[in-house]
Amino acid sequence: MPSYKLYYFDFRGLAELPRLIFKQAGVDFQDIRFSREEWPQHKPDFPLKTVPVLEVDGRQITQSMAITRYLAKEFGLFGSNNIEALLIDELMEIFAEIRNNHLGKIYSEQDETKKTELINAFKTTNAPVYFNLVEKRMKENKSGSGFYVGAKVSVADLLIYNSMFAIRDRLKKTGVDLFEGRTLFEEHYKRVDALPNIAKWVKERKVTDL
Ligand SMILES: N[C@@H](CCC(=O)N[C@@H](CS)C(=O)NCC(=O)O)C(=O)O
Repeated sequence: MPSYKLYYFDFRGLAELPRLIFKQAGVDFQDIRFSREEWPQHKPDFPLKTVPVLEVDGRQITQSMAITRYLAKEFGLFGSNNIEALLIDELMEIFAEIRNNHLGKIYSEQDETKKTELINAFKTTNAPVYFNLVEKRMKENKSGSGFYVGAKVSVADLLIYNSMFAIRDRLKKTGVDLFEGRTLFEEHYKRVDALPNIAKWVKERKVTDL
C-alpha cells in the first residue's frame, strides 16, 4: 500500500470526499490541514499553488475530482463494471455542474435576502431537473432501496451524502432545504450515515463552516 498524504485547509471543502473515501475504505492517510495564516508559506510548495493535493509515495497530484476518482478506483469504490462506472461519472458531473453553474454564485451572494431569492429560484427551476434524474437513477437500482449503483457502496453514495450535508449546512441560515420532500435522497442519506466507518468519522471530525 502506498503512503498517502492529503493536503488541504482545516475544513471539509474539496478534501472531504477524498477523506470519506479513505475512511470508508479503512485506509490510513495523513490528513494535513493548513490554517489560513499558515497557507501563504506553504502555497509555493504545490504544483498549481492550490490544494487539495494528494501525495502518493511522495508524488504530488492536484485536482480534487481526479484525486477522488483515483482513490475510489484504488479502493474498489468505483462500481463493479463500466456501466456502473458510467453512472458514477454521470453523477459526479451533475454535482460538479450544480456547484460550478449554480451554487457557487448563490454561496458568494452576500445579501441574505437576495441569496434566499436565488436559492428559491434554483429550487424551483434547475434543481428539479438534476435531482429528478438522480432519483430516477436511484429507482433504477433496487427501486431506490439500496446504494446508487450495484450491490455495494461506491463513491457515488459518498458524493450524494457529502453534497447533501454540505449544501444543507451552507444554506441553513436561509431556511431553504433543496432536498425537501425528496424521500429517496433522505433514505439514501440515512443509509450512508449508518455505515460504521462513515458514522465514526462524522462523529469525530472537526465541525467547520465549510
Ligand atoms: N480545480 C481545483 C481547485 C483547487 C482550488 O481552487 N483550491 C482552493 C481551495 S478550495 C485553494 O487552494 N485556494 C487557495 C489559493 O488559491 O491560494 C480542484 O478541484 O482541486
